[in-house]
Amino acid sequence: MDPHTSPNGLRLVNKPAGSGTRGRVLRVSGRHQVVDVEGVPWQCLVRGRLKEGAKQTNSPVIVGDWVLVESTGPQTGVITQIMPRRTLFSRGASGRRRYEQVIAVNIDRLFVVVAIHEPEVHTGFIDRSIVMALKGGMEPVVCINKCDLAGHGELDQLVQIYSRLGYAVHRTSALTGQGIPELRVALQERASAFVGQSGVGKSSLINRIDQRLRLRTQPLMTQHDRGRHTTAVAQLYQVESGGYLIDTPGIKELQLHGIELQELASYFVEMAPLLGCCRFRDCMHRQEPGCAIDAAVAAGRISSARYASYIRMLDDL
Ligand SMILES: Nc1nc2c(ncn2[C@@H]2O[C@H](COP(=O)(O)OP(=O)(O)OP(=O)(O)O)[C@@H](O)[C@H]2O)c(=O)[nH]1
Ligand SMILES: [Mg+2]
Ligand SMILES: [Zn+2]
Repeated sequence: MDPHTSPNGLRLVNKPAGSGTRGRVLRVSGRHQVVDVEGVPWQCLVRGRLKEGAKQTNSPVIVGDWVLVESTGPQTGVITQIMPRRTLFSRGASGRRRYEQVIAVNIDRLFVVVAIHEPEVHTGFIDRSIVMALKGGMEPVVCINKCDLAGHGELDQLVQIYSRLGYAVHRTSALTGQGIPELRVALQERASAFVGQSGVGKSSLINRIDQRLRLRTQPLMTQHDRGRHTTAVAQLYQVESGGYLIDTPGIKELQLHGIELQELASYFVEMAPLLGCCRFRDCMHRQEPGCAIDAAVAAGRISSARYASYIRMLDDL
């Protein structure tokens, strides 16, 4: 095992001890980082040495990181050390070179935000996000936004899939304010992040949660090219009613990263208790004879939508 990898797979990025004042990374854009140092935003650069280990990922420093900063002037500094990460949310970056794109770190709850319409919900996106949240040590939470657009009874099935699994499911509308008080409570005393496809209303929800924050939002129609998103970089905010919250740019697809074939089923809570009950020890639960998971799907104890998600993820790994 790599000496800088902890047993749960989180990389420990602090090599030799650095020096300076403790701070938390609020935002990373290009080579520049904004770090909260005792309530004051500092403009920082990253010490060259810290970039060495980061070739396999998008950036050595990620929003949410706890760091040590040495002052180089008024409210400016250099990041000398990155503290070990408690949790990490990442995906496989699309494109020719497959690398890990780390989206946010040191968060307790990952809110997977979807819209009931505009854009349509893809449960596969929720399922992938849940897998990566669990892999990275976070509690996944589902947030179904734009409930004002939902027809009568339309939400029930979706809510049921995830609440049956034991996940908290929020029904919200950034337009009417539905579900916002409950979201504020869920954010208190924790660090959370909102992730989801572009246009689902992540930034709009944050504006509702804390009226002081005036994040840019934009209707889907005015986005020229469909790959574009309104929020360009992830940013960490302190919420007035309590808690820390990271807004992230919309992601179109969530490619899994760093998950072994054999490991995947263990991130499906409804499958985990059945592991070891199949006839074959190396069963991949693709309808092999004597598969306990297959039997549970046939009996309706595992949702067929979730099982289909599992198979699709398996095919992509
Ligand atoms: N009807 C309705 N529209 C909403 C709701 N929430 C957001 N919108 C609209 O959806 C559009 C996209 O909202 P944003 O908050 O910019 O979406 P986002 O998820 O932050 O998008 P990216 O930053 O691109 O990832 C805007 O036009 C919002 O006004 C809602 O609850 N109901
Ligand atoms: Mg946004
Ligand atoms: Zn099996």
